[in-house]
Amino acid sequence: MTRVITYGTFDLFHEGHYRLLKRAKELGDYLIVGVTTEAYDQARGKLNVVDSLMTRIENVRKSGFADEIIIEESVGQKFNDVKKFHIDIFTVGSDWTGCFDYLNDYCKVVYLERTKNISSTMLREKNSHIQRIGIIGTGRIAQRFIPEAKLVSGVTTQGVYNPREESAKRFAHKWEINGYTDLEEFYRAIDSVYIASPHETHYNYIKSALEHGKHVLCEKPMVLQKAQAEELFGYAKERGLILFEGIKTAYCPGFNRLLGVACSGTIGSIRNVEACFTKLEKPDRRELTDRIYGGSFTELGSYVILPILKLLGDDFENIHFESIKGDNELDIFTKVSFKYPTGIGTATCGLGVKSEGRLLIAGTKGYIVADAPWWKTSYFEVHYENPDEVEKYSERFLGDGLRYEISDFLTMINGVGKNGFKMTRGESVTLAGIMEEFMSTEGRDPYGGLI
Ligand code: C2G
Repeated sequence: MTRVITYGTFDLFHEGHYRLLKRAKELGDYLIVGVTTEAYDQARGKLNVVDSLMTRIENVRKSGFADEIIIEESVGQKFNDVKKFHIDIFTVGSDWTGCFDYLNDYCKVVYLERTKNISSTMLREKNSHIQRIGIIGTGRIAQRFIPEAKLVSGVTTQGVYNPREESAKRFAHKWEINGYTDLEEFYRAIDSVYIASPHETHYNYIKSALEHGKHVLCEKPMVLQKAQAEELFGYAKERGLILFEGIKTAYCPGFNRLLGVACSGTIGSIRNVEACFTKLEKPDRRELTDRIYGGSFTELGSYVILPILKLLGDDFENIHFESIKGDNELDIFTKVSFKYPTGIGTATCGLGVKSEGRLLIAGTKGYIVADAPWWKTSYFEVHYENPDEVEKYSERFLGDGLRYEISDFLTMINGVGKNGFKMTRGESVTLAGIMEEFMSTEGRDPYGGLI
């Protein structure tokens, strides 16, 4: 008798789960299914699991393929289960290829092809709708999206669009999703989009996605002109769609905790915010070669402006940019100064100059400091006049952090979240306005030319 084991969360049970269990059962005679507990999912950073453990077990049972159901409670359990249950074959979907090769010493490991198309007609219940997200763009950020989206229950990455067939095919093959070169066909297969294409293409893609009734999560900077941001948010509102700017810091739990502490009065009234983020970039990269849309500020400015807008607001009296230029006139280092009626903000970013990445918030009673990488906030300290008095705060920041914005995007779409405050329309509009002002001081035309 061949004994097979597989594991999963099996939340919002869908055809991908059904097909996996069916093929797992066909691999042998006796199938054991391990269903993850809430605590284990929390520990491995899976967000947004909707169904209770009982419901998930019941759904696996109803599929009719499991001869035995166990619960998976901790890391390392698989290894012990394989021995304990005399397992011949361990199997899991191919989105985990390579991850469980260590079990090969004890049993056969089989990765079954994941189901690419989750169709809305086969969903279990109307209210457990799985968001089928499509990615526009096949660059480095798009690559990071898929493993992160896998850890948000209730979304599936259905496909990728790139007008260049070769790029679409390569990306789709690597991540086992569908590749599209026809935008209409792409929109027909999905419910929402994640836009990770070059900055200058965002506006047109957002507009067309909204026109096709799709919710949009767009990488920062969403657009480089204030009027465009206002227009797009207007469109989204009219159509009842969600439009989110993806600045991952804004959605991460540690950063929100830091904002909460900063605004709670413990450091008094906030008077100064300094944020710095530098990342030495290879000189041949798009970020340092694109004469119109490249440079430090368009690339990293959103991160360093964010805490200033969050803590000091958008009613600054004036804003001033100072940049150091590289050989091709692109800014390799930029410092932005904000003057408020009762405060000062300084945002610094660089791709060709290295500095200490730090977020410092100074108030009338004390200050908060978060060291690099504060943009993925996991630790910060509160200091007072008495140097011995220090409060320390830690928060989990898992993986690449994109899962937090994907999770908030999903809860907003499902109408169960009130997370719009994490990155408001007003803040995105102000950011677009600041980008526009920077481009014009640099003599760059956001419409695509050099003035
Ligand atoms: N699956 C699939 N096709 C999909 C979605 C999921 O084949 N479109 C598979 C997964 O690869 C996994 C199983 O269905 O084998 C359950 O998926 P999830 O509920 O998402 O669980 P997962 O997080 O993959 O847990 O210890 C847990 C396991 O490592 C897998």
